[in-house]
Formats: sequence, structure tokens, C-alpha cells
Amino acid sequence: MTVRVGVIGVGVMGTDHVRTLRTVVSGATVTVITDFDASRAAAIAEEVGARTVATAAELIAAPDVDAVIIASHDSAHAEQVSLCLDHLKPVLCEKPLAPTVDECRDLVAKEDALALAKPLVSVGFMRRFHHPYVALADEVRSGSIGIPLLVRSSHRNVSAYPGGDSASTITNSAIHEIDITSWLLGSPIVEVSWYAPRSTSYDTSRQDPQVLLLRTSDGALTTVDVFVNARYGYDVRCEVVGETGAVSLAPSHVLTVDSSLRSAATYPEDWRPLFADAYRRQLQAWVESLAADTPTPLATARDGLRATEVAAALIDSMNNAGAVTPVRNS
Ligand code: ISE
Repeated sequence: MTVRVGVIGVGVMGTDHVRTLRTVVSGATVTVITDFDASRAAAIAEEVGARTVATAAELIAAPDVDAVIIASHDSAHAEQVSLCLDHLKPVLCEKPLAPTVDECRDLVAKEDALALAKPLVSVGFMRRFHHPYVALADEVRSGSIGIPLLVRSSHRNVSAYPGGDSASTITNSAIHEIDITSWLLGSPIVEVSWYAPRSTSYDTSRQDPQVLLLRTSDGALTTVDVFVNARYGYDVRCEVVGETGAVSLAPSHVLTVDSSLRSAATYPEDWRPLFADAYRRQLQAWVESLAADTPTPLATARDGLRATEVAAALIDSMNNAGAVTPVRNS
């Protein structure tokens, strides 16, 4: 069976998903595309032999769409996922599931009320499919570094999307660190606090960088620095420090150039080269689960809700002078 996929939103990520499905994922074909920019939708549709429709609602209802990918603006996710649930269509929604806890809670409740044998909603926390993170998690679970005590993570982008603010740094970028921290440690985040150094002059629309402290229920403490206008390159770091050792991701370099008595590392400009294989593996796993009618191996709507609950606690802390803030679970 070939899974016929409709893609909502063909900006940076949606276009990447369309091309990944077309070139390196088996068992799926992109049949329908929509974007608020009709010419952008038409160009990518022509590239892969898909058709376009004017709205997300039309795409979700289309008879030649078996499953939907949502890569639209974060603020549109909740409404579009909800429509997929109305039509009983499996959906892979890019992170965050939605920027607010209320929206995520409603989606989880709506999916639960359908009482289906398998969830329809998957969330694109693709780092769970990134081989180095999987190896890091395996090493931690093997016990080789003893009980984990500290995690030190960094998330750096070259420049932020226009139109964001300090809260969207958390709901759009740091949300990856939130999900991967509890996934790596196998322990939920129960308490957070937010800190700010002097802010970069390159972006006056938000506090940047931000420093986040995440305490998991196992007692480990994670520090995250998230800097979305770091200029020098796309860079993700993670080290887990345990009682008897430490383990960390290899650097995010795509190249190291040795020349003229110097060694220079080259960073990617954004996350796509670094996580290309993770996106491929995530899409392949999703398509295979749909074809085999087995439960999604991706993050679920409830995982999306948990991450947004932590993001909400961080935003509360940000608005309360960095107060230590418990994570409220729905
Ligand atoms: C973007 O949406 C992503 O998902 C990237 O992985 C992340 O690094 C970036 O900060 C986000 O804006």
C-alpha cells in the first residue's frame, strides 16, 4: 500500500518533508499540497507531481489524502490537527503540537474521546530519531556514567525567524530541548526557572539568549542555553554528567578544514543538514506504521501536551522574574 500524503505549509520544513518523502522515503507519495502562498504551493507541487488546493480544510477532507503533514505556522496547528481528528486522518504535526496548554489539552481530549485502538496524532520531535541522540540515550541507560546528575544543553540558531518574541523562543525552539530532556532521562520535568543575561543587539524583539533550568522528577538538573541569533552557525550541544562519567554529542560540524597551520570547523546554516537523517527516519517510521496499521512510534499528542506544559511554566517564570515554577500537568 502506498500512503497518499497531503502537506499543509511548504515553507522551510514543509518543503523539506515533501522532498524527503519524494526522494528517500519508501511507501508514500505526496498527492496534495496547500500553502497560504499559492505560487509557492504550485512550484513544489509541480516538482513532485502533486495537485494543490486553496485551504487546509480542503486538503484534510480530500479523498486522495490518507494522512496529513502539518508544517504551517505554529499558531495554525491546533485548528488543523482538530480537523484531522474530525476526518479520522492520521496526522504528523510539526512541533509544537500547539503553543498553548489549552489548545494541546483540547486536542488530547478530542483524540481520547474517539477511543480509537491507535492514536491518530504524531508530533515531529525528530531528535528522538537522530542517531547521535539515540546513542547518547543508550549510553545513559547502559549505566556506564552512573546515575545522571546534570544535563547541559545548548541550542543555537544563526538568526531568528522574524515575528517571534521571547515566548516563541521557548515554544518553537527550546521545545526540542524540553522534549529531549525527559526522553533522554526517562523522567518528566517537574519544575523550571528562567534566566536572562544581557540581550544581543541583533534582535530587539526578544530576550536572546535565554537560560533555562529544568528539574526532572529523578532529581537531575538540566541547563539549557537557547540563543536564536547566535550568528556563527547552527549548533546543538548536549552533555549528560553522571556519578561516574559523562557522555556528550559530537560537535555539530559538517566539516573540519585543516589548512595554513589552523583547523577550522564549519557549521551548517540551519538544522536541516544536521538532522536530515533524523527527519528521514522519522518519516519512514511514520509511513511504515500507517501502512502496517500499528501504533505510531513517534511522539504522541500527550507528549506534545507535556512539552507545552513545561514551556508554559517557563513562560510563567519569565514573566515572574525567574521564579522557580512547578510544571502543572493537566
Ligand atoms: C525550528 O522550527 C526547528 O524545529 C529547529 O529544529 C530548531 O532548531 C529551530 O530553533 C526552530 O525554529
